[in-house]
Amino acid sequence: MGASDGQERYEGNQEIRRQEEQDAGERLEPRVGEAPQGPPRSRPYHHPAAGWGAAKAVTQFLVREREVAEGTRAMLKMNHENGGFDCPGCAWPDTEGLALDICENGIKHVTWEMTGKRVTRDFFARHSVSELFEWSDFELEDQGRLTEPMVYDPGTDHYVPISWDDAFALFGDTVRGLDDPNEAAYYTSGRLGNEATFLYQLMTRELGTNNQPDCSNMCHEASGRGLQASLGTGKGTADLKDWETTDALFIMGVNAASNAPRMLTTLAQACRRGAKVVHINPLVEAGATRTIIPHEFLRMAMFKSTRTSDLNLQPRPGGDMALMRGIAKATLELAEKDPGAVDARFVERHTTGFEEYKALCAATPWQEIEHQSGIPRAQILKAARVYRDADRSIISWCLGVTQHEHGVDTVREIVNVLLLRGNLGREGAGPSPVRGHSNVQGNRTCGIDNRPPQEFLDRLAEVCGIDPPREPGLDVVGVIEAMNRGSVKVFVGMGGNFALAAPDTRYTYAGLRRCELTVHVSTKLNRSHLVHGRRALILPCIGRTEKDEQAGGLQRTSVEDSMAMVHLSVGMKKPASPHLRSEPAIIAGLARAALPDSATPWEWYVEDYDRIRDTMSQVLDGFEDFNRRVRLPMGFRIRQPARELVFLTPSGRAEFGTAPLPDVVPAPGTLVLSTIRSHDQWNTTIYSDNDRYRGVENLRTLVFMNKEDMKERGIAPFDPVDITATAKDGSVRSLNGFLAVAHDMPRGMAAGYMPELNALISISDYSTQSDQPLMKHLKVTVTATADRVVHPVAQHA
Ligand SMILES: Nc1nc2c(c(=O)[nH]1)N[C@H]1C(S)=C(S)[C@@H](COP(=O)(O)OP(=O)(O)OC[C@H]3O[C@@H](n4cnc5c(=O)[nH]c(N)nc54)[C@H](O)[C@@H]3O)O[C@H]1N2
Ligand SMILES: Nc1nc2c(c(=O)[nH]1)N[C@H]1C(S)=C(S)[C@@H](COP(=O)(O)OP(=O)(O)OC[C@H]3O[C@@H](n4cnc5c(=O)[nH]c(N)nc54)[C@H](O)[C@@H]3O)O[C@H]1N2
Ligand SMILES: [Mo]
Repeated sequence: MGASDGQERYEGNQEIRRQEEQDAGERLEPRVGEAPQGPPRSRPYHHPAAGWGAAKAVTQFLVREREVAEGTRAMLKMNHENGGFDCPGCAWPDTEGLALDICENGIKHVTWEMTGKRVTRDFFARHSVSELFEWSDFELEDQGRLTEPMVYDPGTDHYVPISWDDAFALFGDTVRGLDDPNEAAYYTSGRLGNEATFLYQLMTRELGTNNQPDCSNMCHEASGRGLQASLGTGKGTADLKDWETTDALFIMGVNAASNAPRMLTTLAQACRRGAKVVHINPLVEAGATRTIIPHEFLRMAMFKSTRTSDLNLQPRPGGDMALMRGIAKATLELAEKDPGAVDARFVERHTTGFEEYKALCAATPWQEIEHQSGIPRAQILKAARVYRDADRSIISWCLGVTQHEHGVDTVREIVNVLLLRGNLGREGAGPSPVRGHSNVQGNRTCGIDNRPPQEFLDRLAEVCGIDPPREPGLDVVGVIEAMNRGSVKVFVGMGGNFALAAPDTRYTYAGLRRCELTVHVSTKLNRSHLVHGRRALILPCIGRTEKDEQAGGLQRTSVEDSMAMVHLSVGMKKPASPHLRSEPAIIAGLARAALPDSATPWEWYVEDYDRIRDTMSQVLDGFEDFNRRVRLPMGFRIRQPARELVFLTPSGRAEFGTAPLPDVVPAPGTLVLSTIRSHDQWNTTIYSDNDRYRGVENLRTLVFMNKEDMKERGIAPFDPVDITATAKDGSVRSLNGFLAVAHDMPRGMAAGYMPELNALISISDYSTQSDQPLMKHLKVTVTATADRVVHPVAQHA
């Protein structure tokens, strides 16, 4: 069908969506992405990932953000051994000595923060909150950097300027007026540096609550819990050196080309030196074929790409656990004739539960494994062969594994497979989850945890002289429910965009709107500022790229990457406005206002972050001598017992998991919907409506489907469809006017973009294992939108 035809349908259906919202008397965000720059289009992408397509995209982006000179300079400073700032784009580790370890999306991300555009008090005077609510999320962030603290004025429905002191006082008075400290909740988005993180958790615990929802609750909670149960550590044990020396890499449920682009270099280099790379993803993503390595200019100029894959397996959504079970079963079957297939010595010395697991594998029929994984036995045997032939293997994963009902069991099954061949505690081997936000792992390490371990609290009490609450606090799902019940009345967002990132958009909006006070510490204007409590504050902070000057001079903050390396980051740019404060300074201000008699030296800490680090070194495991070690050229790796084959599990050994395979096959007529990111977005920040590697242009309100599933439903490409999700609690949510796009993916699956699809995720749709919302596993039906003539005037007459 013609593209202009598609455009008409698209506009028609935007109208249907508007109409239905009016009828429902409720409003979601009007639109997330930018205004269409042309008709929606989709065509297959046949080029390698990265390379000149990325270079062109970067140039266009720098020009748009008016940051060509600064942007270019920034690229050259990023991710240098302690010389520059840490790229806030993702948590992939830095490469030692590499001069240009950058990627298209990292550059976009940094430039987005360094934009020359500003949101001033005049801007807020011109636009009421109700008016801004009608803007798209793209337009909101596109206004540029926030410049001074603002408070919501209900009389005029505008944000108006407020001094820092008055802002802190408003927070302090409100919090001190609560009946119970647990009536406040403190969200963390994974950007916050380690020092600010430590102060933030200290403040909430000194106030008396563990209500510390964080983005991990939506991201890698399952990885933490699975690894903890199996190995007694919440983190992966492999680091970048291991990636560079391993014989086989299994990459599960990650869209590396878009979300961890620097991984592509490692994958390409692995293929070159003869290591095997197996991708496990229902979609064959761009990074799972070929790439152009960005710093290899000559090859880049000649369009020479490098292979990044030996085998691609396309499981059904949630089929990963069955696939891992299949690899384990095949390995155990091999071992009957080939004793080297299983590392019996390792299993005997370091693990427990092997016999039970072996029996479980034997008792799981191949037929069930094939059915649940969606992968034929022959393919599973191929993967098992790669695994057997590799002396050392790494299994890596991201959200495709974690955001499922059985995420924890799946992570444990991954560890089971690794244990069989002793892929732990030696170079080139181990589990390696890919974290999302650049410091989400550091947030947990430094104390953000709604279920803190008692030993940590003991240490905190002793070193900081506070009496921290002992009972667990609320996580993301719990806080949304509590706000709706009225039992949480103050919501503080330390970064992020909670309103849009959280599940069940309407319900989350309703909860935030019931609050007495909402406070957001942010760099840019976003939806969460517009879905606010009775009173609301926007507190603007400096970003990672900017100079943080305090009484003690220029400050550096530390972050921890996906592979437990902690290093310093120092900004180099003048802050976007002289009125901005650093996150540690803002937290100290909030803390002092809420705890006027606190013995914690808040102001003293902020003068010199070395002082915060000194306290942290006494509280946190593995942070001894923090100030010295963090200044080493590449920082330091946090000591990790499991890497040394010391297991802090109840048995003192690595524990095989023995969970039964769950049934993940969709009921007839239904599909499993997975919500994912496009190439041109950073979580709720949208750069454009394109998804280059999936060949999509000018369209975000789409649903990818297998073409047979489309045919069966009488849906042609770009036909408008209704997506209806049925939740665990039986409630039904739908979105209409999305356009169907055919994609290479298994039958029974649908996929589309977050955050647009978050409205479909019921608050009851979370995993009972991890408490994570089921962002990759919604039960939906997709049907062609019935022809409807929309005449708003006629209908209301
Ligand atoms: N440029 C950019 N970089 C980012 C982000 C961003 O938004 N933009 N976000 C950051 C954050 S916070 C995070 S957590 C990470 C997210 O990084 P990803 O995990 O790559 O994020 P998603 O886009 O959600 O993609 C999930 C992938 O899992 C696949 N998948 C879906 N269901 C299944 C399944 O059942 N099994 C398997 N094996 N695969 C499945 C999807 O096809 C997709 O390739 O990226 C970080 N980096
Ligand atoms: N359906 C669905 N929903 C999802 C997901 C999914 O896969 N599917 N993924 C989930 C995941 S993995 C995550 S991590 C969450 C992300 O959730 P969040 O972390 O809450 O969201 P972000 O979009 O990353 O936040 C963007 C905002 O952060 C602010 N910001 C940027 N830099 C800074 C800074 O340096 N300091 C401060 N204080 N603020 C800053 C800006 O104001 C910007 O508007 O979304 C989750 N939601
Ligand atoms: Mo994330």
